[in-house]
Amino acid sequence: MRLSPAVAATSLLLLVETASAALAAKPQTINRQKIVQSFNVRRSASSKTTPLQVGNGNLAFGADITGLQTFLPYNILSTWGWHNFSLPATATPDNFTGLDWDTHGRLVNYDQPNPAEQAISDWLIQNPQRINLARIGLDFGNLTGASGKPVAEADLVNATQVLDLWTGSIRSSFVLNGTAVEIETWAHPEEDMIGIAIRSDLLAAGDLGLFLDFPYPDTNKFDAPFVGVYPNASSLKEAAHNETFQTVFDPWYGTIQRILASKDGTNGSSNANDTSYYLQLQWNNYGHMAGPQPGTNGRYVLTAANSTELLFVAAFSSAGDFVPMSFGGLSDAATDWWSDYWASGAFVDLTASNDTQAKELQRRTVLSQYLTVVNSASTNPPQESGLVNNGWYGKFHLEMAFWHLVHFARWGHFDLLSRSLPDMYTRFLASSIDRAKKQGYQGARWGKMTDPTGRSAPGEINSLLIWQQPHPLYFAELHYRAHPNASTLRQWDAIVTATADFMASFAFFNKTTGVYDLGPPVYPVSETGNPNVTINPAFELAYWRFGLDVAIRWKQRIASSSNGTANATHATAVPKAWTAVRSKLAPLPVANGTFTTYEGIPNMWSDPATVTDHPALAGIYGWLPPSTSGLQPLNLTVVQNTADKIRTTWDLKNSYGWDFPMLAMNSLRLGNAKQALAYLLDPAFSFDDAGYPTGGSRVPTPYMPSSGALLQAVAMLAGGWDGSPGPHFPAEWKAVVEGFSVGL
Ligand SMILES: *[C@@H]1O[C@H](CO)[C@@H](O)[C@H](O)[C@H]1NC(C)=O
Ligand SMILES: *[C@@H]1O[C@H](CO)[C@@H](O)[C@H](O)[C@H]1NC(C)=O
Ligand SMILES: *[C@@H]1O[C@H](CO)[C@@H](O)[C@H](O)[C@H]1NC(C)=O
Ligand SMILES: *[C@@H]1O[C@H](CO)[C@@H](O)[C@H](O)[C@H]1NC(C)=O
Ligand SMILES: *[C@@H]1O[C@H](CO)[C@@H](O)[C@H](O)[C@H]1NC(C)=O
Ligand SMILES: *[C@@H]1O[C@H](CO)[C@@H](O)[C@H](O)[C@H]1NC(C)=O
Ligand SMILES: *[C@@H]1O[C@H](CO)[C@@H](O)[C@H](O)[C@H]1NC(C)=O
Ligand SMILES: *[C@@H]1O[C@H](CO)[C@@H](O)[C@H](O)[C@H]1NC(C)=O
Ligand SMILES: *[C@@H]1O[C@H](CO)[C@@H](O)[C@H](O)[C@H]1NC(C)=O
Ligand SMILES: *[C@@H]1O[C@H](CO)[C@@H](O)[C@H](O)[C@H]1NC(C)=O
Ligand SMILES: *[C@@H]1O[C@H](CO)[C@@H](O)[C@H](O)[C@H]1NC(C)=O
Ligand SMILES: CC(=O)N[C@H]1CO[C@H](CO)[C@@H](O)[C@@H]1O
Repeated sequence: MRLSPAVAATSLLLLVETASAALAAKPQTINRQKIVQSFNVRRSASSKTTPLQVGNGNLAFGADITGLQTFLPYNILSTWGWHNFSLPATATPDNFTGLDWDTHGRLVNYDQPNPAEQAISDWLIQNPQRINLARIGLDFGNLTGASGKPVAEADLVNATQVLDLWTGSIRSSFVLNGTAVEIETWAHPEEDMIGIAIRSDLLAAGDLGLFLDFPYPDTNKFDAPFVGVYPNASSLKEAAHNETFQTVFDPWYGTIQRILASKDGTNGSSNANDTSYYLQLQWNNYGHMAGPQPGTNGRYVLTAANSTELLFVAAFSSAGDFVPMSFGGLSDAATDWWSDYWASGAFVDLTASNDTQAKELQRRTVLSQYLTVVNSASTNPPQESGLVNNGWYGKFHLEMAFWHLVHFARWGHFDLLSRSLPDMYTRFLASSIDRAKKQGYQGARWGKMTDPTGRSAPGEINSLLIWQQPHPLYFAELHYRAHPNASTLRQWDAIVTATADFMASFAFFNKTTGVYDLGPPVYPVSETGNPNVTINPAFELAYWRFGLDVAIRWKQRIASSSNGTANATHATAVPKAWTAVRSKLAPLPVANGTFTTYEGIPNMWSDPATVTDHPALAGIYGWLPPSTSGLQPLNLTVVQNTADKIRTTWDLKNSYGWDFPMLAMNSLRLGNAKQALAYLLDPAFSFDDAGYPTGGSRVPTPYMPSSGALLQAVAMLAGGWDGSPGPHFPAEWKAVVEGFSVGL
């Protein structure tokens, strides 16, 4: 992780504030260490679908049964490691013009693939892609497995492995050729460094070492469970790619710089988009690093034949400016950081209950608390598969940032949230203002499928989804709730203003009905239906109401906190457009006593194509709080009817991910905690032995928004919401909770 000193200082400050506030409020009574370690993950064989991971949110290492990437090439992914393939022969991104669609009587340009610009459209979707930085595994020298074949996982005897959640490390052991091998795997909590310890007599015999290998990027939309390709000797001969390794090796340390350049130079060293990064390596004993081995794509092997212990540290960076620390320093830093993490923030203890459902919810909760730090606490929002494997080329989706990140606030870990927020919105503000302006709107239109430059990939759904727009307002409100001061108001003000300006300007005044409409064209949360006829999607209208309420209140807070002193940077007056749109937004569409996905949708509850995918109608009351502005109050009978209808009619077998926590939050606010728990433990919402949320037929495993959404729903069960403080667990679960503040 490369936090700027200013960001790091802020994070630290927030951490201290949060921790001391929580401690001052209530002394801890839960034995957190005992509970956390009771869910340590134990394996005796590699899983074919998920690794065990160590990591820090910006870099993570996926391990097989050896604690390394020996038999299964799990991945090392980062926030910052990306790669571009060559541009198409005759086009550059400037050639991409998208498509014009009729929008309320005028042509609006959308970033959609243009058939006349197929090559550059595809390039913009597929590039950049997140790169698998390396593979690190055991090299077995001259040892062979059964019947003279290369050593395989089946040759290991008594393999066991434990992921210790309390220290964020993996211990693996097995017997090979009659000799014991023990391996520890660690990640530094704040720098992108991996630490490995190997203890075995096989080291001294020269039969055990470490290999480093470098998979080549590819353009698979989903690259799971393994990212990249390992070219064989013949494909290397075809010079399919241009890759160089610059290495310096000494007996105690080494550096490998990997440079990937396009064959024809269109995206190579002639421009800044070259992929180049460093592995700075250090080991304890006199060792010998050699490579690349002939016929491989840069396979290097480290042996340390003079010892029965090899302590190894690998630092990954794009600048090569690290001084790797010792293995002992790294493992101490991780132990301190993780025990602080578990001891601070909020916690739920369900262990007094014998209910198997309580046990399972506790397991999912603890493992999600671990996995969201490793995979999601990043300077950019994570991709849907975190740092486990690549989905959507490794890009992240700004509408999903909500589910990935919001729980950090509810669980008292603002330090982790502040790695990406509000900085991410500040970085993407200028390009989002451009996007809105090009389309004739005010303010900032946030992108969808995004890479770290803020570019939103072309796509029909990508360009027409709108539920990511109010997210910054929800985050800002939570931030203000945790830190209600002028600094918070200032940090978010430009983002709040540009977000609300766009939302007000996007709403279209319908002279016939006298209300402001959303769409067409628009895709609702469920990404179903014809965008050209979709008007006034119910959830989006509710979210527009919520967001404009927040923005209006924001300006009022600034006005009162600045003693009426005008500040040219931060206007104190509430823009008239916001109040005009807020007070005359179209009503939420209702038919036969229930909400409908959008206004005028035919056969709302009888068309199988409608009652499938994300049931966002459940988000109106649950995920979102009811408005406190007094405007357009919710009809709770309609809310209840809609919840009932979803439960009996929706194709929930086809639902996945955050749908279930969203349904649970709806049930909770309606006063039905039992139904909320039934949703959270629905068989279609499943987590594997290591706590990874399973993907199913729609998306590969893991689908990390499930983890974040689960934690958000558990926070609502534990900490409650305005007017209804928690806990809301069934009394017989004997839940003990600490550290939660009341939610929105
Ligand atoms: C891309 O733009 C350049 C410069 O305007 C032009 O020469 C080239 O023909 C364009 N390529 C395509 C495929 O339109
Ligand atoms: C929506 O309308 C645009 C014209 O404004 C048209 O090009 C596009 O194909 C239509 N899309 C659908 C899904 O009907
Ligand atoms: C494997 O173990 C056998 C029996 O202990 C031994 O003779 C042999 O040398 C070992 N092989 C290697 C390559 O170390
Ligand atoms: C494997 O474990 C069992 C049970 O602890 C033990 O009896 C056996 O000796 C072990 N095998 C080896 C090769 O160490
Ligand atoms: C492995 O085999 C090669 C070739 O037979 C030999 O030169 C080398 O010394 C062996 N290495 C070890 C550690 O036994
Ligand atoms: C490969 O890339 C290097 C720079 O990284 C460049 O000097 C060289 O010309 C490239 N080779 C080819 C064949 O493109
Ligand atoms: C063992 O260490 C010594 C220096 O301490 C070195 O000269 C020797 O080559 C090393 N042996 C191997 C196999 O690395
Ligand atoms: C839970 O189970 C344990 C062991 O089976 C038993 O001793 C205890 O009384 C049970 N507690 C409750 C609350 O049922
Ligand atoms: C106005 O806003 C700027 C930028 O956030 C801030 O630095 C400055 O202190 C503010 N001035 C007053 C008078 O509040
Ligand atoms: C105004 O609203 C009505 C009812 O929703 C809709 O049918 C009509 O298309 C809207 N008018 C415009 C210009 O969008
Ligand atoms: C408001 O005015 C009081 C008294 O002049 C001053 O102490 C305080 O700092 C002011 N607050 C802000 C945010 O400007
Ligand atoms: C092809 C491509 O992505 N080009 C980009 C290379 O990097 C520069 C500066 O970072 C961008 O402006 C180009 O668009």
